[in-house]
Amino acid sequence: MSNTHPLYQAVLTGDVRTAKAVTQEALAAGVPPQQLLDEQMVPAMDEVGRRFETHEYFVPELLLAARAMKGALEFIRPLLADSGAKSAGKVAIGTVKGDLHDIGKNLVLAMLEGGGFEIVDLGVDVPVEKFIAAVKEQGANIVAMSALLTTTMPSMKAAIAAFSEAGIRDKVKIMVGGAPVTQDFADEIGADGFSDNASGAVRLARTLVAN
Ligand code: B1M
Repeated sequence: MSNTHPLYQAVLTGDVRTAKAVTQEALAAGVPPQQLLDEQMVPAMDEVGRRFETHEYFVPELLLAARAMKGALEFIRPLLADSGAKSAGKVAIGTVKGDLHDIGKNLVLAMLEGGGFEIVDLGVDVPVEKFIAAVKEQGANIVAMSALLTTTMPSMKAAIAAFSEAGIRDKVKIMVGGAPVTQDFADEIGADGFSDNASGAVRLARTLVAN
């Protein structure tokens, strides 16, 4: 069944101006931001990925879709982060080395902020040394790693090993996620937790700090 919602179509076709305008209109009309994300924006990105796999889309179309997604997120992110809750812990979050995908990571970040966590945003293509420094120097008690490529998933395993080698594995909880990551993979590499979505990541982070 095709989705004709203008926000879905704007992300799918990489039309950043329409994506921004439709998002602003929908929010002004009282549509919950989470609903725009779950029902229009994320499904549109999934369709973009499907078209890329079937060679209907190429990298330029991925870039345009990502730009439209980010344009809409400019309006959605502050609302997700607006719960006013006090700090539940400090999370150092980043996309692992070799990986430049940051839309999912930024959504998880926004939801964690909304859930009352302090955030150290390490960005994309993050070497393990930066995750370790965030724990040692900035006092992060959770490390959250995102990966979107099967080729960068091994960086998560390497990062967890590096925390052990640095003698601080027991000082931090490590959570992982991203489209190709699974619970089995998380268990295999010795992560403390896995979530396949941004709201689940907040619930997980709360459980991790409580234990
Ligand atoms: Co890329 N890309 N990409 N891409 N891209 C994928 C991931 C791909 C699946 C497309 C496809 O083939 N169907 C494929 C990977 C295949 C694989 O590894 N098996 C792919 C490829 C191949 C590539 C390149 C290699 C293409 C090339 O150059 N030939 C290249 C790699 C660059 C690099 O990273 N070194 C590349 C580049 C890009 C762009 C830069 C053009 C752009 C990214 C722009 C950006 O992020 N700023 C891009 C995009 C947009 C995509 C797709 C279409 C969309 C990703 C996205 O934003 N999804 C993607 C296909 C797809 O996933 N459907 C694809 C929406 C986002 C909300 O979902 O990130 O999954 P996601 O996050 C979710 C959950 O996973 C979870 O919560 C989020 C919200 O629910 N989550 C966590 C994420 N992190 C979490 C962490 C947690 C917990 C939950 O705890 C720590």
